[in-house]
Formats: sequence, structure tokens, C-alpha cells
Amino acid sequence: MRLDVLTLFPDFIDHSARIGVVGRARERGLIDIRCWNPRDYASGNYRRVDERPFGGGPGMLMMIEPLRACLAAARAAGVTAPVIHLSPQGERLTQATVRRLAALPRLLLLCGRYEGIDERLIAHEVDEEISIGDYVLSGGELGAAVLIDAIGRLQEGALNDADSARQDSFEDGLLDCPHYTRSESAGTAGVPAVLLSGDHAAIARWRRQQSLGRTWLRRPDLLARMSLDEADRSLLASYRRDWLAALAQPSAAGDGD
Ligand code: 9D3
Repeated sequence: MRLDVLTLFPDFIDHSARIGVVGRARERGLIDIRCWNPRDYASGNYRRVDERPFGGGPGMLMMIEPLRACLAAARAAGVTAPVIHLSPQGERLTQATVRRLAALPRLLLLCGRYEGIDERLIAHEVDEEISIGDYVLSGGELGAAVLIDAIGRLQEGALNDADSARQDSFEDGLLDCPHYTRSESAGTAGVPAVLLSGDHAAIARWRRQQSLGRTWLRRPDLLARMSLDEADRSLLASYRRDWLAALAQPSAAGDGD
């Protein structure tokens, strides 16, 4: 997959995409990332890339000419990808959106700085606006890096066997179960007995129950959108019973882990 990123901070995108699974995907040629910097298309000695908004106010906007020239240069170099603007006004990113975008052959990610970009450029050039969550960042680069990471690891061949075998949190709509390392020094104290039992069916049941229970406790919004089968409903019911029983004995109250 080819990813073009329009950004005033190409080094940030470059460095973050060199790490871990995505870095490996890049080395294997599964993703190809190119950055386009509006500053390279700014004019004058100062190569300004910000300007004041109509209507006044304290903030600056990204200057429109370098943005337009930068986009035009990418297009002239053959970049025909759909344009995604990382923006606080965008639709919130979900794993479903990540899956849809990861299946495309190319994308152009547009990162804003300052208070953002001219609405006319958004109207004419942008296909989709995406936010990574309800908090305030200082620019779109972290959003682009998040998107690149989530998309990169889904490219065919990016994950090793251990990674792919693992069920992803959110892929099946549930949070992950707790994990415990096989550490000599930490020993087995505090490790749930079932994980030491060697009973693989019981372990799978326990893990599923923990996933269901933690989702119920921490992300009821995720659970509300799922339809559980009989086995899951029964696992969750017994998790709830144990959790409510633990509430009656305050010393044991917790996550039920
Ligand atoms: C006057 C209000 N502005 C600043 C507090 C609005 C504002 C402008 C520009 C808020 C943030 C930004 C820069 N943010 C992004 O470019 C961004 C973002 C984000 O802030 N939150 C979540 N996802 C994203 S994706 C891009």
C-alpha cells in the first residue's frame, strides 16, 4: 500500500513509521510512505506557511498557497489517492474504518497545524475527515501516525504468526483478557490457578470470560452493540455473580481478575 503524507513535520512521520511491526512492513515493501512538505512549496525568504484568518481572532491557519502547490506537486507526480484530512472535526476512527482503509491501494493523508486549513480546500480536495479521539492535539501528524500504524499492521504479511494467531481486541468487539509472563523471578504468585492447570479448554473458557467481564465493567458501550451466544451469556452471568459477591466482601472487590 502506498501512503503519501502532506505534513510540515515529515521527520515525525518517518521516524514513527520505522518502529516495530510497521517498520518491518515498510522494510518488506508492504507499505511505501512518502512525505510532502508544504514548506518546500512556500515562497519568499521566510517560506511562510501560516496566515491569519478572515474574521479575526488570535489563531493562525495554514497558508493556502503552499498547501495547494504541495498537493498539485503530489498529483503531478502521479498521486491519485483519496485524500484523508486528519481533523478534530472528523469522524472518530474505529477498527472498522481502519479495515476499510487498509484494503485500499493508496491514501493521501493531510495533516493540519495551527488552527487548521481553509474550508474551501477541504471542500475541494478532501474525501474524508478523521479524528483519532475526543481530545485536543496540536496537529494532524499524531493522527496520521496512528492511522499508518493501524493500517500498516493489517497489510498481508506484516504480522508474524504469533501476532496473527492472537485474537485482537476490537476485532471481535471485546477487550483482551489479562496476561501473565512466565517469569522465574516473579514466580506464580498472583497468577490465576487455571492458567497453571494445563487444561486448555478451561483456560480458553477463562480467557473468554475475562474478556466478556472486563468489557462489561470497562466498556459497556462495546458490549451493548454485540449479540452474545448462549455460551458467552452464561460465562458473563457467572462473572457478574462473582463480581457482585466480591462487592459484598470489600477486601476482595476489584476487577474480578
Ligand atoms: C480553538 C480550538 N482549536 C484549538 C484548541 C481547535 C483545534 C484546532 C486544531 C484543535 C486541534 C487542532 C489540531 N488537531 C488536529 O489536527 C487533529 C486531531 C485532534 O486534535 N484530536 C483528535 N484527532 C485529531 S486528528 C487531527
